[in-house]
Amino acid sequence: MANEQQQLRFDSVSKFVKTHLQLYHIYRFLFIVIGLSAGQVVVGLYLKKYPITVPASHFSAYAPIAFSTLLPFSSTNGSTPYYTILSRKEQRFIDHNMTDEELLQMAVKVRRSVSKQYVPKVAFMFLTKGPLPFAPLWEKFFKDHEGLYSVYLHSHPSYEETFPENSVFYGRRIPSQPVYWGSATMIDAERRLLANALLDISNQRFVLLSESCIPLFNFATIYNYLITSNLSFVGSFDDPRYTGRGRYNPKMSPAINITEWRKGSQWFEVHRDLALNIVSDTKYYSIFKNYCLPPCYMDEHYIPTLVNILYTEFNSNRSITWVDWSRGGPHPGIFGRDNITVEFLNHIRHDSKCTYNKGYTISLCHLFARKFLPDALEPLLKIAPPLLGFNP
Ligand SMILES: *[C@@H]1O[C@H](CO)[C@@H](O)[C@H](O)[C@H]1NC(C)=O
Ligand SMILES: *[C@@H]1O[C@H](CO)[C@@H](O)[C@H](O)[C@H]1NC(C)=O
Ligand SMILES: *[C@@H]1O[C@H](CO)[C@@H](O)[C@H](O)[C@H]1NC(C)=O
Ligand SMILES: *[C@@H]1O[C@H](CO)[C@@H](O)[C@H](O)[C@H]1NC(C)=O
Ligand SMILES: *[C@@H]1O[C@H](CO)[C@@H](O)[C@H](O)[C@H]1NC(C)=O
Ligand SMILES: CC(=O)N[C@H]1CO[C@H](CO)[C@@H](O)[C@@H]1O
Repeated sequence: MANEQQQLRFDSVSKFVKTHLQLYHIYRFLFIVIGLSAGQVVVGLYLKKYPITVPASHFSAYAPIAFSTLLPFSSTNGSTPYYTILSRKEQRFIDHNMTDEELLQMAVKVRRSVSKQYVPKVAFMFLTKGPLPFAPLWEKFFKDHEGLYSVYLHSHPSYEETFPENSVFYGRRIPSQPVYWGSATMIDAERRLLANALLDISNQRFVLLSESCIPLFNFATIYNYLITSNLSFVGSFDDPRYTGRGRYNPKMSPAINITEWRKGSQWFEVHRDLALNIVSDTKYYSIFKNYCLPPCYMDEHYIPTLVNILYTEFNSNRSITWVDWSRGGPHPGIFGRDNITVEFLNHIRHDSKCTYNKGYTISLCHLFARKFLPDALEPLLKIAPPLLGFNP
């Protein structure tokens, strides 16, 4: 059992490294995996800080899954012109005037060119009303990782953004439409974000975030966690209560059976295939638009149900965005200035249990958290960079 796990882990680490060596051998790589415990697998190349510790009982003396160690290349040198070319090209994906329909059609047509190789990127899609209070924290989070992420911003069309030219958010706003809470316009905005991000073939993972979200780990850890996962993270569960199955409308049958009906958090992370399925779906979208009306909220049911029907075996069924429902009631806990402590952050970073890929039980279950008030920014800027290990 232990051997099998070690073997699996080693296979996936070496496969990952091999793939990336092939893909990126032109970049200088250094990988070394260090750990906190003895017996770590040393991959022998480049070292980044802070391996993730997994309860010893699960992995004995062997290495924890070192999510923070596998970046395809270190971009801290920043000397390569590659990124400049890339970002100019990327901008084309945003400066368009396509209608939603044209955009969705265009997004599903993007094909990988066999002759070209891509560094996989994570698309960070921010769905906001107006301001992004944690922008300074996100700037620190993204710093020195150009080429491994793309940022997309969807905010109310009447909101005037002001980001400085050197900001990761500068010019990253996509053509947006008003969003009304609990209506299909929310899903439309999510699909608009996905479609824009799909235009860039190197985006392989797609994370939806709000203005109240913060990262719980550094970029390397989050990148590797997502890229190495073979499952998407869409919260999807069968809630027998009135607030779950009670929102199912029998008119959705036979396309959607009540046994297939699911509920889940809107804040998803999906793989490219799944993102394509979401933007190209017309069948389920129109059923939901017609029959999922308040008190049925499309953003709580449409994607969880769609994924359950079309992509069951590719979903972990859990969200990677932490939220506090521990107090009961219809609204989650909200955290402001006074709530931000190292203990609190470490609690939400590590005190969970979940499975990762198949058979791995780990304590790193949430990569992001909500809901934070703007006044939490100041303490977070002090505490988070050293705690999370942002690049200096
Ligand atoms: C987009 O804008 C260009 C010029 O800016 C115009 O020629 C073109 O017709 C527009 N397309 C749409 C779909 O509006
Ligand atoms: C839903 O599926 C169950 C079994 O999976 C089946 O017995 C039932 O008839 C289905 N309901 C409808 C309305 O199709
Ligand atoms: C997710 O839920 C579906 C349906 O409820 C189930 O078949 C699948 O095994 C679950 N996936 C995981 C990883 O637990
Ligand atoms: C945040 O801190 C305040 C003040 O200490 C406290 O009253 C509140 O319950 C805390 N909120 C949460 C969600 O823990
Ligand atoms: C994901 O990886 C695990 C472990 O390698 C494997 O057992 C499982 O079948 C994979 N799942 C998918 C959907 O590829
Ligand atoms: C081109 C360039 O700046 N290369 C530097 C990358 O970083 C290493 C070590 O930090 C330097 O030695 C190189 O000169």
